[in-house]
Amino acid sequence: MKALIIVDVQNDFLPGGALAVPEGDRVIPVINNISHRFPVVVATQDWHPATHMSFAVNQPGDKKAFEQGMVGGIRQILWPVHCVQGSHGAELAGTLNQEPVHAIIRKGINPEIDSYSAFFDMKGKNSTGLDGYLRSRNVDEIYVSGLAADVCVYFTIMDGIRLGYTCYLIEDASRPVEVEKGDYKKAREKMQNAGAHIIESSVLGSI
Ligand code: VGL
Ligand code: ZN
Repeated sequence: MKALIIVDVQNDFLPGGALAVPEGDRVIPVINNISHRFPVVVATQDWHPATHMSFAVNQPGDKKAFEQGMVGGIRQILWPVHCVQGSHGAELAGTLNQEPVHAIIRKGINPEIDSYSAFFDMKGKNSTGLDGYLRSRNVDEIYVSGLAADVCVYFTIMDGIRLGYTCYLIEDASRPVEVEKGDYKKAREKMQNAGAHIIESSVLGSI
């Protein structure tokens, strides 16, 4: 069974948002064009408390957004405040067609640790429930779309492969944030080397 995963298509990741992904809005018509064809559709939301430690402002010292820092013992990029629970920025994009979306999985709720992947937090310990949801519907192939291609989409695909799913990245339905130039090229190679299939939405046909 095939599932479409729509990763973090939220206002804060669109142009004008708090953590804008260049051309992030371009993924929406592509996703709207394919979502109704999948038997299972799950959307995710980055859903942080205002106290989240991935926000540079919540770090000790004079940390700035896009610098490296420690969150829950893991070195990662620190971010501007984004996707705060209940805020407009955390809402799914208004033009994303939610009719075909069966379930919404929220992640990044624990203030002490980040959760890029739709499956697990950064330590790979706490599950979001997505794996169980997909298994209960006999999903064995996941088609991943959304934002950002080099952050949450990337981590979702790498976990998906580890969990045994056949993974597809729908490249025209995703965009990278590229905090450093070349981040997406590296992420793309790692996904491919791990066994992910990189496709365009035009090859999907009628699923
Ligand atoms: C994301 C940075 C911080 C993403 C989430 O959805 O790719 N990126 N939080
Ligand atoms: Zn986040």
